[in-house]
Amino acid sequence: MRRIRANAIAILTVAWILGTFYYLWQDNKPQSSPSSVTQPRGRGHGGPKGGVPGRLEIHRDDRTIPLIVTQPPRAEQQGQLLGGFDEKAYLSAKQLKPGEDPYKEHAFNLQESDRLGSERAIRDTRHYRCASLKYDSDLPSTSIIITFHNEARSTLLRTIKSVVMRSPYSLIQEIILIDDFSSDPEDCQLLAQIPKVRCLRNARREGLIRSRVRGANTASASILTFLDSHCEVNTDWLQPMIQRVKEDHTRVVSPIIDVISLDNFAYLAASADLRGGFDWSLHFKWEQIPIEQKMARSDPTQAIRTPVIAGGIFVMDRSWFNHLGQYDTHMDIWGGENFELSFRVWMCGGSLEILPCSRVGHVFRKRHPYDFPEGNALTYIKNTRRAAEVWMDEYKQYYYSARPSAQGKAFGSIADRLLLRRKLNCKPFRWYMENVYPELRVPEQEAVSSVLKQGGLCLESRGPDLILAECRGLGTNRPPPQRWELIEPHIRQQDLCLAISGFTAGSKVRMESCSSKEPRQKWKPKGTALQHMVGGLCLDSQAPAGPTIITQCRPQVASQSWEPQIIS
Ligand code: UD2
Ligand code: MN
Repeated sequence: MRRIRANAIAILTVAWILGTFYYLWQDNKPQSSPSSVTQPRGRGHGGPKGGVPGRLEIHRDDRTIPLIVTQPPRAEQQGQLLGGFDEKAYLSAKQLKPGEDPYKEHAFNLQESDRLGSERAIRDTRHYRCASLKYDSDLPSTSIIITFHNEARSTLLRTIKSVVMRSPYSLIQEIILIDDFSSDPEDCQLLAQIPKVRCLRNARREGLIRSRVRGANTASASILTFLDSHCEVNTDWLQPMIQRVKEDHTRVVSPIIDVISLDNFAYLAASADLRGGFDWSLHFKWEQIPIEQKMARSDPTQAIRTPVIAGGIFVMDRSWFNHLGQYDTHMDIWGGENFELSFRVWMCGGSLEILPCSRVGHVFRKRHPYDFPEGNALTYIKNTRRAAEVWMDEYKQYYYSARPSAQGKAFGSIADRLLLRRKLNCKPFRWYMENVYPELRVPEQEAVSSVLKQGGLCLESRGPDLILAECRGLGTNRPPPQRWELIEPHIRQQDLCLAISGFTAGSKVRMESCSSKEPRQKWKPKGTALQHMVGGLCLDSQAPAGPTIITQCRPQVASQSWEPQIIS
């Protein structure tokens, strides 16, 4: 009996192996690896996961991480895509000279980039569920805008070829190159021989911000796609982004930005759990998605809300880009424009997201390989100061504390951007802090000890109650019940905080244990009044008699006027 079973298993195994070979042979695909490697069937033959032409799929035992590698196109396909462009001549005209430092010109290993040539297969780094997503068949086309200053020919060409090869051809309206006054005009001009590629050259160095605006102004498609000049786009990178923008034109979307090693040009998958963040010095950083959001994500293909975008790679509706005021064109060369755009998008009615099913590789560098006519630091300060002054309201104080060197530095006039903000009726930065980026902690303020004077009297706590009493002592001799620490949003005495008992006018105010999450304890100064943050009512002593309450704010009413007097 056991023997019969063993035989049956052996026969089934042989049949399975033969079946597999037959399947592979039918697919007419050379095999090199011991694991099963399958070529997806040709155009139009695929089932739901039938595969896409030009893609090599390596199925491993571990099916949760499929190794799908994008395949270079066949020669005849390339001919069509590149038109009369002579790629060999373009690349060979500029080669690294023997003995030259391969990092010097571009801050990445030029030798490796040149060696790779103009195209290569890269791993499809998306979650496997992305491959089965469907997109509308009538997606609008896009103008792809790439600005560059002295980019290496091999990286620039690879960026363009990856776009042409890995995007549905009909979705590319045009590829607009803005040559930001590079030393050699031919770097750009020659590329215009590639069908759909246009080349615009700046007559002087403008920086990436004005260059992108120039590109956007000549774009003819209804959707704009911005790319850096040293990228490689991955499989199906474009459709998810255009789909999201088509569904809601106020969305500004970016891909997960994979890493192309600046040393060996290996294409490395970036984590799918990151979003864009920053610190108060306006330094961009990648950060983990907050844990509650991560827990709530049941679908790994879902968009990730992000407080800011890295800046270089995003898709945006052209009319929305124009409506929101494009970019602040008084920003120079590099830096800060991503904050300005991100704050503006959120605060003026749009949203920012990262789409995990769209992947684009980018060569991240450690230094700028180009010069800043006014110096790197001053330019960054000018740009970020403009962003802070226009968009950050009272929170800009934290920017200045984190970047004291910014104080007093020139940043030009911001009148037109303030006007824009008013015209667009944008929300305050406080709204952004509360709704978009509550994880950004406001720095602990130094406690200011103060008495709160009204007329000749002082606010005093008596147990949980508050009264107006005769002021006692002087300076540091003030009695503790009359000493208040004003640490926005709290008004506290040791671990007790001033709190309202209800949100309606007339509610009593009393002392209770401080809690950072308790909305009843949040106050802010409003002139000489102390306003409750939630209901907007003001602290009122009802002088001379009754208990302290909150009522409708009335400027200049004596019972609402609290003069802080700092205790040294
Ligand atoms: C990141 C962004 C970049 C930009 C920048 C902040 C990504 C992948 N990159 O820096 O797009 O938002 O943050 O400003 O998110 N360039 C010019 N003219 C110049 C300087 C640069 O055209 O004067 C080009 C440059 O060739 C490149 C692009 O602008 O194509 C971005 O410059 P980068 O690659 O040096 O910036 P990166 O990636 O460090
Ligand atoms: Mn870049």
